[in-house]
Amino acid sequence: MYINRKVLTLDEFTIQQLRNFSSATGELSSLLRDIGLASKRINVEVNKAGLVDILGEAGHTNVQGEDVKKLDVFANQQLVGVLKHGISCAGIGSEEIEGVEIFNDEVSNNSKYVCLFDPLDGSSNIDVNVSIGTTFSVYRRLSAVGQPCVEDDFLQPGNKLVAAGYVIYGSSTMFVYATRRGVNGFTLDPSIGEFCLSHPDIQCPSVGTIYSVNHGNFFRFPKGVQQYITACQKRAVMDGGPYSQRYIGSLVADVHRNLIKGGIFMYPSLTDQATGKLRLLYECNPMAFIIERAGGVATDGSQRILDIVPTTLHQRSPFYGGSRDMMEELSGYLTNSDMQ
Ligand code: P6P
Repeated sequence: MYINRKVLTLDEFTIQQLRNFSSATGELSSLLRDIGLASKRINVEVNKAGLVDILGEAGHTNVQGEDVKKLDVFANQQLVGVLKHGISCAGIGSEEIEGVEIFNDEVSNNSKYVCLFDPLDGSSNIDVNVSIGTTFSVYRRLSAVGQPCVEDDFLQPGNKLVAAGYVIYGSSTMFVYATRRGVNGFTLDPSIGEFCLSHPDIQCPSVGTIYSVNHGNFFRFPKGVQQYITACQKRAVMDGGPYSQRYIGSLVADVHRNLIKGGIFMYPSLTDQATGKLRLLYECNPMAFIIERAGGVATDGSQRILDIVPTTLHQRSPFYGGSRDMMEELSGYLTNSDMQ
């Protein structure tokens, strides 16, 4: 019987990475596999959300003051559960939990990583069958291994990330993660229940024709952003663009499309919300880490997202990220608008 060995599963890939780096202990591979397991369980419920009474609000609001839907709660429970009972994570931070959760058991205290995640980003799209996602960041803890981790282990800038990724629950379910060695994408094969390597060494095209932004906020954007958007629109007429405006309203889906096809995603500061909407530690940082490892650029309008030193767990940041050439053009507008 011929066995197809061409397809690498996520587990095989992470173990192969382990073989290639003798100094690796396997903890990071184990942590990534844990997240992969949780996302497969989340995927099952996301795919049948319309069929069972899992829709609808869970009847309370999360730390963000947003209505919590039952899938958010379920997704959070899956991720906390696998990481708490794994061997690679000392504690977690989650969009669904006000403070960090320090696992404080002997095995977890001897783990060298901490993890932050948004268990189900874009959850307002659940009821209308739009792609949603899980985002995650992995840091090496700063506190001594052997002791419980502490909050400062989580408040590290993105340039200290060891790994980061997302799962997109869309027309297919994909697990995309980056380490300093690059970005790789794995598509779930339901017939074997495994994520299989489908997008090796993802590179973000240096230029694209897609700009992603919520146009409804146009008059609340910084002037430079308004000028850049207008330039994109004019390009469709004058320079034989055309640029397309694509906005799903689900961070993972918008960033994933632009990562593969080229483009720029913007969630700017707003006149009445100076820090924008997206959360730095578990939304902006993982997306910025992936975009940069794929050859793109990600800033808050003035500095690299990954250089921002966090002070609080759920702090927000303006976010601009995507194709290098498009980001360079945007930066000119943002700089120029400061001088006007
Ligand atoms: P707006 C979803 O609620 C989310 O957090 C991101 O997934 C998405 O990019 C953004 O908010 C959309 O926000 O204000 O455009 O609806």
